[in-house]
Amino acid sequence: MISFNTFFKKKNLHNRSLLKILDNIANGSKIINEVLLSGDPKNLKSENIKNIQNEDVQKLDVIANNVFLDYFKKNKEIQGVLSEENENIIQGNPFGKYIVAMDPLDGSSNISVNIPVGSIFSIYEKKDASISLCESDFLKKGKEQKCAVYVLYGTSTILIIALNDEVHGFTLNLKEDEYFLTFPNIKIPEEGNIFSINEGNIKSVDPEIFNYVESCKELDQNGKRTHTGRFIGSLVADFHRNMMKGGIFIYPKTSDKPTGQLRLIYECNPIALIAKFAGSKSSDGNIAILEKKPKSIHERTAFITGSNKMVDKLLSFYKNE
Ligand code: FDP
Ligand code: ZN
Repeated sequence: MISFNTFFKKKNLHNRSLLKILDNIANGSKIINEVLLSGDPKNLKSENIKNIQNEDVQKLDVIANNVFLDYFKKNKEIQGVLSEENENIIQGNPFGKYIVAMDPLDGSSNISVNIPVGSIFSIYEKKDASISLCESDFLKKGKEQKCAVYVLYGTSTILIIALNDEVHGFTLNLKEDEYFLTFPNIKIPEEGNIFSINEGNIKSVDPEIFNYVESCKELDQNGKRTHTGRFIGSLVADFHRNMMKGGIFIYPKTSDKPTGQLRLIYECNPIALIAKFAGSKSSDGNIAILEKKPKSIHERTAFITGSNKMVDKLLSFYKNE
């Protein structure tokens, strides 16, 4: 079995600065995994406060944010961090070569009901390490990301990494306390039959989205369904299932959330890079996610990603109007 660390040696990846960040993510995720498995009910509760996005903060949101921030603040390679849980960017080592954006605990509204959650990371090079860090360092197009990672705390804990045009998956072996390569060279199936959207929003979405979802519900000539609907409500888990099995994930603009629900920099961009390196694409309906230049650090966007043919079909609905 190839461990997380030996994998990078085999791949001839000698970028020690980046490897230190990946090591931080792997180690941090092991701690989160332990907390989740500890069975301590107090960790699964709400903090009874709202974050800057006006969402309920769960105890585990705070724990996960602190765990990863502790690692990142001690890492001399990191010049700054942007987190979903912090209004402002966090200064690291002024000479660090990288910056990291993260959603430390994605899907946190699912914690108390035992449904998978995740952690998402987007890593950029800090081009000129001598110029002091500011918000604009994070306002980069997603295509400039050096690396993207998510961890899915599900029936097992897995870490997915997109680097150098490839996507690989590692599973946490609890006995060895180590991640091992279990899903080398992941590619998203070109076609799929899963559609993932919160249908509670369906009456307030673009007609193109509505019509596409209707098309997924069409029956074949034998009267059987052609697609299956699946929506967990944890982006990482919904995306991961669709990446492995073939499907489309859609979180469109809605009347409640006219700019979409998901955050561009630390949710959609890293997932979009993983989708790209796994052979697929992502869009907001008009423009490729990785081409969007964020205007603010907590910006939201509509998000469509998954199997190429499904995404293309949905986008063709926009072109036909
Ligand atoms: P959560 O707020 O629980 O962290 O943006 C976060 C997210 O969950 C995604 O993981 C998920 O896809 C989406 O929100 C779910 O939103 P809805 O409840 O509106 O469906
Ligand atoms: Zn999230």
